[in-house]
Amino acid sequence: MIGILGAGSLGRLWAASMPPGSAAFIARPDESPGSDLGYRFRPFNGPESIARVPWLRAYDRPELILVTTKAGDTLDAVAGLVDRCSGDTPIILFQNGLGSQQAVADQWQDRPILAASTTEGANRPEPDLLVHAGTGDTWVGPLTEPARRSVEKAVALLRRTGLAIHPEPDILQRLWQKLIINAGINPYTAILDCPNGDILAACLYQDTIDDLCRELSALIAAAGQGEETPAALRGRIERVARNTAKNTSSMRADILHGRRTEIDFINGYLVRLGKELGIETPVNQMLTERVQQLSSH
Ligand code: KPL
Repeated sequence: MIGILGAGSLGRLWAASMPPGSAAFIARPDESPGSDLGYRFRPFNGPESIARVPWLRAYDRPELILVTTKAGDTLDAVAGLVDRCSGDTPIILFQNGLGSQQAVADQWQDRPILAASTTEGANRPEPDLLVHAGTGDTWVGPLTEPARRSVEKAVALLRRTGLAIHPEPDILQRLWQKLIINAGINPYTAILDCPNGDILAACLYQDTIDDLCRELSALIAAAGQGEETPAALRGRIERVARNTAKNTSSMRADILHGRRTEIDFINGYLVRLGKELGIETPVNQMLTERVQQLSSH
């Protein structure tokens, strides 16, 4: 049995993709849900069905826990969970950006804490409908020392979904690759209130993207994550923006639904890192502040 903390799009995708009866949602300490969580599941291929996912009971002992909460909720969510599972249960963090994963790994260094980076696309156009909009890949790797022994087991359990899961010894590098893409697309879509592809022709994007990529390139090098030229980074950001041209980014969706965004773990994380490493990050700072202003309205 896999326990899933966070019943948003990604949590629902994992729950619905597992064989029936082998996944359960984990309630927060202040929640006491009754019956199973039911929702319509529209897979990437195949007919729509109804997913019915139970809630984990006090005496259930999950073999693996997935944390699919928003980055800003993760530390508290894991704190409310660790006393309810045994110390050797692997916990996989699925958050966007960086910062929340390291905070959890630092706090529970003696537990098997892993992180995942996924390109699976899922959304909820209606509250009770989960759409698997695009198939992708998921990489899973260790964040703490004890997690090194858990990667194989975690990958084997997740493969029961039929989705493409890969072990990744250097998961931090994967998370950085995704962070770059999110930092170069998400805030622009939120500020400009447009789908991903439309940022490319916008003045705000054109006037700042080269400086942003120079900041990203300097940060990647200083963080020991390799050498990437600003031009190569811009090329990667624009390829993803074109490939996902019609998508509403997760950050724009958060703004549109009045939810807190993950800006503090994307461009905000890069600003904090720049301060630590002595690297100026004015474009990341400007994007962070503008998105923060939007979400406080
Ligand atoms: O990961 C994404 C997100 O929206 O968070 C991108 C790649 C920008 C796709 O929309």
